[in-house]
Amino acid sequence: MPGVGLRAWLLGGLALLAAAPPPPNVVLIFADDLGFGDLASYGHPTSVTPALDKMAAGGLRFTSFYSSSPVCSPSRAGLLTGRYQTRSGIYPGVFYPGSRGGLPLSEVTVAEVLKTRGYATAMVGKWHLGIGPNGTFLPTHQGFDHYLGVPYSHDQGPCQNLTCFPPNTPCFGTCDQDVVLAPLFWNLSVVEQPVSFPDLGARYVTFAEDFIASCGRRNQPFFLYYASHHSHYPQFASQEYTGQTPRGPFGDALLELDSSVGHLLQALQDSGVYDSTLVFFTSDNGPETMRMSRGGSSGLLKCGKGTTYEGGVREPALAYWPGRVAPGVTHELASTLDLLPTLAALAGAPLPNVTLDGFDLSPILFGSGTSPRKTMFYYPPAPNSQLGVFAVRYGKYKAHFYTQGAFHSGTTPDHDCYGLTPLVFHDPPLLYDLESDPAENYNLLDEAQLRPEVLAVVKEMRLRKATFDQQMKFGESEMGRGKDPSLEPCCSPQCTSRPSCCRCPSGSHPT
Ligand code: CSN
Ligand code: MG
Repeated sequence: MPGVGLRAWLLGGLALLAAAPPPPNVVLIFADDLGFGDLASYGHPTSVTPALDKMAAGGLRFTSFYSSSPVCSPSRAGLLTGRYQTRSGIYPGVFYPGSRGGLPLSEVTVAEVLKTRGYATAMVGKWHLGIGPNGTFLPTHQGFDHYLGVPYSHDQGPCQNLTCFPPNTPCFGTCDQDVVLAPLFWNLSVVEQPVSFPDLGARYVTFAEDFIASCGRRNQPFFLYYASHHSHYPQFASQEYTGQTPRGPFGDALLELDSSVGHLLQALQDSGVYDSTLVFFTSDNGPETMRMSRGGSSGLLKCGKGTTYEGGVREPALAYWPGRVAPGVTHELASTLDLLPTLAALAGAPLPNVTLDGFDLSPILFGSGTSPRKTMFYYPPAPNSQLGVFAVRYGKYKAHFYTQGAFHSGTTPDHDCYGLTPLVFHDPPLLYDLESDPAENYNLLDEAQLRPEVLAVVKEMRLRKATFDQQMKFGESEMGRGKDPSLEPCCSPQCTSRPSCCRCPSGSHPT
């Protein structure tokens, strides 16, 4: 009977609707220059991180999670696009306040992907993917409905009297001179310059809380990208956190970041969306060991920021979604490159029609299988198509075809990390078993008796590098477009004695 058929069809449709989970909210928290060894949950003895400990205990903690670059801007490009920074042209190095370039508007960000499914989107904090003339490259042109933040590193401008507590305490160390003081943007406008860093954490948190609450009230799915300035050099913390940890200024900065995480979790509770929100925490690149106790720690990993050793790109990563992501630890391979495809899958959003370098991590998150990612490729801060990737991880093995030190990774006892350690081509590559030797101490090809299976691994690694390098299309370098001091953000655009006249006291603009 046709009536019965229609009824069954309708009921079946309703059951399907009931079974398809609603798109989750996503809070993506990105730390700055935080190393693999910096969190208490990753073994640091004196870090105080209660909120992140709670996420680690109640969520999934990754031990082989990689960013796409050992420095900031390229790493952020990889995170937001799911593509290696070489494709989008975000190399070499990082953007500056007066950079002409930025993340090309043709790139599709994860915010733009989620917007196709009706998400509200907001970004707070360090953007570092360009500003450009009239703010062309700012987050509100890249899929974010709202933005509050300082769009680059806080050492990329005079930081004296600016970032430290008590007020007027000079920063420890030096920052860039002869550029504008750090601006606070609200969408496309500078609303305070210089921004008061000790007040910034609380402002960011309030902005994020308001965003979460308003989405909760509207019952609209949301994506919040919270990119902290902590724990980048120079370290800063507000009065409440200064002197509160046994780890000194770095520990205090990290504690303030942790407290923001706690506030975000609380805001999710207050809005009744705790069980429908995936919170993901990770960092952009390894620690600046050159800052010694005022930089981060890569724990047992070799070197840090700027290098393609493990300490440069392996990051702490936590996925927290009570009731959906089972608590535990995973050693499966995963990357910031995988977040766009993963979040697109969770939201039921179509993938952009471009070459992606990421994979849907749902099998790891929901315990239904192993990682779809089998390989990780490591690019240096200044990649080029002649050399291609410096290193390849395949399963538990890693091969270094090129190594080079980095100034950001100075001051450890390991000379391989130092800035003056030159580029070296390795043929055969250096080969490590990261499962038994995560610190990259024992080159398997140094052994007197080479085992045939090791030689097979080398062959496989060469093939993977060659295949990957061959298909990689380098986008034109955005950094190559250079700088123009007149593009440095200025709250008083008509003023005549730049950069010093770019000063507007707090409260002179509404936020
Ligand atoms: S980064 O740090 O932006 O977090 O990568 O503040 O590579 O020349 C890196 N750099 C200033 C920085 C300069 C930074 C560089
Ligand atoms: Mg960074």
